[in-house]
Amino acid sequence: MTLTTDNNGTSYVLRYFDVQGYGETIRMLLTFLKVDWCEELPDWPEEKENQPFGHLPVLVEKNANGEVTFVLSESQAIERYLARKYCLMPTDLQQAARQEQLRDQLIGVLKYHFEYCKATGARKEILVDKYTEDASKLAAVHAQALRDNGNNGHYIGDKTSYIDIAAYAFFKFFRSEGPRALEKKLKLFEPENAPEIAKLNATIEADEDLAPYFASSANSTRPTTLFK
Ligand SMILES: N[C@@H](CCC(=O)N[C@@H](CS)C(=O)NCC(=O)O)C(=O)O
Repeated sequence: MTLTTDNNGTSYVLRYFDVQGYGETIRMLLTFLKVDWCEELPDWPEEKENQPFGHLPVLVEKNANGEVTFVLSESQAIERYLARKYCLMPTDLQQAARQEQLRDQLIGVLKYHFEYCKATGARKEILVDKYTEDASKLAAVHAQALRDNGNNGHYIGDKTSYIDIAAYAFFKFFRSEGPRALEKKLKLFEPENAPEIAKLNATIEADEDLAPYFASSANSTRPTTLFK
């Protein structure tokens, strides 16, 4: 699918850190939607108090005159705002809710990883168990969803959707080096255990609307999180 977006001069700034974290799906969406956008890496923590809720990502929308018309924080609100605004989210409430349900499962597992990075001692062990339980369910449920759609590399229909992009970003995160502390033993999302996910990854990487995303070396080398 080749999207053409009439933006009426609208442009966006994605304010975030140079990590995948909560921002990679937003980067992919902004690219896929062919909107005018750029990244801003704020000085931190100096700029913290100037954000709507003290953390990032933040999306800043500007009109054709460059005036700020909208400022939005919370990664999930940002993703869904963009997906709805540019008709990437179904208008059918149940279909949209299903995509959001799948997305929230991904976010839940991602949060275990972030917490694991910061945790110490016994809490780390608890988080390994929590991650293992939910990531195992996620791998099974998402593989089934992909099979239910004919294992064509998409969750819904035969075109790239919001959940396709969010899932690609999630699986990219867990293929990266850092998160392997949790994932490397399980290999839940590796091709040998999840051929449906491998098919999704290959399909998204072949989508011409995402070619600029994959052509950028920044996107292929970006660290996963702020935590070491
Ligand atoms: N619920 C928020 C969480 C955002 C969040 O935790 N952001 C972190 C970076 S990934 C942050 O801003 N950390 C710096 C800080 O809080 O000072 C979202 O989904 O956007």
